[in-house]
Amino acid sequence: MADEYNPKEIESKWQEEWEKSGIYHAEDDSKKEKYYALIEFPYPSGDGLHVGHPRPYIGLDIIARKRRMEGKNVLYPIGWDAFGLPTENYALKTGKDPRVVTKENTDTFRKQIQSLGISFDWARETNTTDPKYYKWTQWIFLKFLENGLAYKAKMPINWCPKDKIGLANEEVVDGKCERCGTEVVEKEKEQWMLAITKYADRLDKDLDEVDYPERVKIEQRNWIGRSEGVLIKFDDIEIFTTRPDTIRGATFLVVSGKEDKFTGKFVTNPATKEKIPVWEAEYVYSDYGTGAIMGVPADDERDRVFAEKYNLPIVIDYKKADFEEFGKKVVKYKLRDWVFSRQRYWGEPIPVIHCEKPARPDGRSGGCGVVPVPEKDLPVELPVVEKYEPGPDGESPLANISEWVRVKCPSCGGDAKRETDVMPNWAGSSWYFYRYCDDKNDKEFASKEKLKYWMGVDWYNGGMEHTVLHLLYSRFWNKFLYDLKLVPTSEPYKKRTSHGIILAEGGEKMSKSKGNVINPDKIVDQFGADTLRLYEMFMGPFEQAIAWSDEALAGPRRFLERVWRLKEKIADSNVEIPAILHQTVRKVSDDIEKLGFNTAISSMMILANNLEKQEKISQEEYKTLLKLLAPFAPHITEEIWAELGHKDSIHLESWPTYDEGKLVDDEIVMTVQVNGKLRATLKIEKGQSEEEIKSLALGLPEVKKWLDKEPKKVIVVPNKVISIVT
Ligand code: ANZ
Ligand code: ZN
Repeated sequence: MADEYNPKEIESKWQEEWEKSGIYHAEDDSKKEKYYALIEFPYPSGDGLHVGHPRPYIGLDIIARKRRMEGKNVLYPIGWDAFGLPTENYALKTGKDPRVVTKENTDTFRKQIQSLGISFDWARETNTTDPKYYKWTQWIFLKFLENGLAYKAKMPINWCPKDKIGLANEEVVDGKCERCGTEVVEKEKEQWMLAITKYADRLDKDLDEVDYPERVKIEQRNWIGRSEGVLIKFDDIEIFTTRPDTIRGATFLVVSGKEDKFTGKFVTNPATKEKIPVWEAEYVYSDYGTGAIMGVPADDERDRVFAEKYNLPIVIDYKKADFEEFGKKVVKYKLRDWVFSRQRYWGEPIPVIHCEKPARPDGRSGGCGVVPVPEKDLPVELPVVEKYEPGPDGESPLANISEWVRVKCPSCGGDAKRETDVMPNWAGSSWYFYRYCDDKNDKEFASKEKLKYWMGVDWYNGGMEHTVLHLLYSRFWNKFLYDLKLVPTSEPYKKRTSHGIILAEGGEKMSKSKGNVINPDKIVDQFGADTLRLYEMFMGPFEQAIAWSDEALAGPRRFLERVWRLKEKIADSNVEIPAILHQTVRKVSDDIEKLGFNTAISSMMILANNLEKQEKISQEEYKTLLKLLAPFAPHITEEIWAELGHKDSIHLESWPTYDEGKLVDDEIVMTVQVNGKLRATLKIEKGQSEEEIKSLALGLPEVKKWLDKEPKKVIVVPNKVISIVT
């Protein structure tokens, strides 16, 4: 067999082998220390995978593989976040069942991801649209309900008057309906809400405990919007301010209103005792603070603009007040409760029943009201429907199926109706990381024992676009479940990082509409998965966005070919391990931890260059290079490893270590200059004294012949140059 590097031959072979031997399967009852690496599970769209998807998967795959080699029991799972709009809209257009569409899409994604040799534990694959999964999403919702954290409220939604459908924010483009272009209006609708604001303080404070990038913490904190201020009463109107010291400059009061107008009312400024007018204005939010402010035009820009517009007095030189006289300290948050219903089909049905029973004869409260679906009846499965059009008043398509809607009240047995709203597609992703710990459990969402072993997630990597909502929502669910003692840690993720997205060649965002999407299948077919993996890690710093380049794939491919050919140089001799090997082990080990995959690869390239220059290389040197490379290029390294006669996988080997004392070569070659000209080289031993080095240099025949008189100066630049001036 011509010994050429042929990824096609080796990659699928090893992928099958690994799946068969189960070397990437996490063990629940291992004595080893656990390590939980997590990526954001993908939404299986109809477009299939593009080259941007695997960047984070490969990044954390390197971490997961290194951890296994470091002796950890690693959980690196994968699943599908498959409820949501694109699939539902596709169903609406084609009439195809979203279940069927989801199955097709996940099959494609799975095949594509598997072709990349990522060490996911496929045995724990989960899917948020699987009734066995969403049974527990519904169960958790009922816990919220039971604890008073799920409630109904009238909330404005985006409403398209033409399509008669409620729209998600992302479906409203420039104030218009994304499908038909009609101006979107606000419509009040009863919605299910989750009381995330009850956790606002802890969601803010506990960010101190976790290892997230600073900008992620800042974004979360801005979203939560904690604000320390005081409440001050101006007669019967209470205002919220963060600047009580400016109270003497308050020349008017503003309460939230639909338009700007003077109410005709005056109140007393408690600091100055002056009567000041009360206005209504749009710029004061009804749902923040107390919905009323004191107007300090001298110090607040919006108040100044308002005062100038309506000719209200502006006092510039006023004495700053000591607020402890006037105010009551409070903390306010910008965070709002979470609108948790969607009038849609492709989501988890909200598991409650509305009882129709009229008021009880004893005159007490009417009927049973909202009755939770009993746990034994979970999951409330999504019924198969003919049509995905919304109901006549913008209700969910589920409202059209009266056989499904009409049920008996679980509490009194009377006529009742099912809730027809479904959950937003943030629901399934708010707890999926627990399910991975115990994905087959049909008694609990995950057993306490397994959660105790696996949680928290040691390293979670995901997109910057999810650092506010998804992270906040899942932290909220975690804290709620933690309070119920159902999960073991107060924070779900110990460490969070983000990858940069991959842009198209021209630096634009890859999108189907621009036609610039690159399919990884093509690259795998042409260059192999190892080249694609290496390229995606080498193309630039992991955390930065970077443009794709077809041309640049050749470099990583050539590097792999060189590694492949290096095996011809193996000699049996027991050559001393050179310092560069120790240096490379240190650099690659450190860089991986810092997400410096690109610099780790370049140091391996330097090592390979170095080895190439030698006539013979030792087994030890070559094996170390292979082990360092294994997390990046798992197939080629496994193939060579087997060829070298190993029975066990390279991915179960121990991660190479380096010797601190051997990072520097024992023998150092210095150059010797006489009057600035290079005249000789000098081999010295590590640790030789400056005096010794000087005298050795002066004694060299090539140097002596340029020294007709005593040298004036001899300067030693350690490990580099000896410079002699006559
Ligand atoms: C007087 C004042 C003087 C204020 C000054 C600011 C600067 P944050 O940090 O966002 O909490 N405010 C209070 N409630 C409001 C509402 N419902 N709608 C709009 N604005 C509101 O900011 C708090 C400040 O925002 C408050 O402090 C109040 O204006 C305003 F030189 O009071 B300040
Ligand atoms: Zn009832």
